Amino acid sequence: MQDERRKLEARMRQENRLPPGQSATFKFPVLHYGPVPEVDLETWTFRTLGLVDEEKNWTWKEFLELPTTSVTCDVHCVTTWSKFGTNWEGVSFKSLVELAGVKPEAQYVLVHAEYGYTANLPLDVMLDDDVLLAYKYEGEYLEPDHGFPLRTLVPSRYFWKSVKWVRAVEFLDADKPGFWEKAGYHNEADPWKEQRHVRRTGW
Ligand SMILES: Nc1nc2c(c(=O)[nH]1)N[C@H]1C(S)=C(S)[C@@H](COP(=O)(O)O)O[C@H]1N2
Ligand SMILES: [Mo]
Repeated sequence: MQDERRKLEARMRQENRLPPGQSATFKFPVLHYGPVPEVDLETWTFRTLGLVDEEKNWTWKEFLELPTTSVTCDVHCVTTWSKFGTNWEGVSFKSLVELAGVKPEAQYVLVHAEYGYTANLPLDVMLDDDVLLAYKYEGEYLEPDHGFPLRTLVPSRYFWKSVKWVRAVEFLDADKPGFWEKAGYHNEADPWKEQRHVRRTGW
């Protein structure tokens, strides 16, 4: 196992897919703050709000009718594990932005989850082709632990920016820190720049 891991890391390094300070995992670690929500798909809704022409709500059934995209990517957790070649399916964030009627003043996105978890990113990052509102992982609906029924997927950033149990997306003209960002995690979270935490100055 250890050998397999070293081999994979060597290959990923060669392909420029292993960011600094990261190690490969074959498992799919579960990481979050707080409990796993119990979700009733009959009453579940997904909302778009903020700088939009009008607020919209989707039921689960309506959400499933939206056009789908599949993305294969690597994910990098700030706690230093990376998982390579994961496959996801869902609605591209780009198409959601069109459906939501986002106003031109919108420049930032705050993603809201159950129990108040949030994560913030600039809208231009969220408009990358590989950003999804994902509901399937490796061809199956998400496990409760991994965000059932819906999570965001933002492959270019540390995985805390990929919000599990998403309930709403808010469009803003000014940046607003999310859950971990308020706790001192780096606002940008680019794994290639090792933007893990805010560097403390002073002593
Ligand atoms: N709603 C919610 N989403 C969350 C978190 C959380 O605590 N709550 N943790 C984040 C962190 S730190 C990581 S590493 C990933 C882990 O996703 P996984 O459990 O599917 O591996 O979820 C992210 N999304
Ligand atoms: Mo994480």
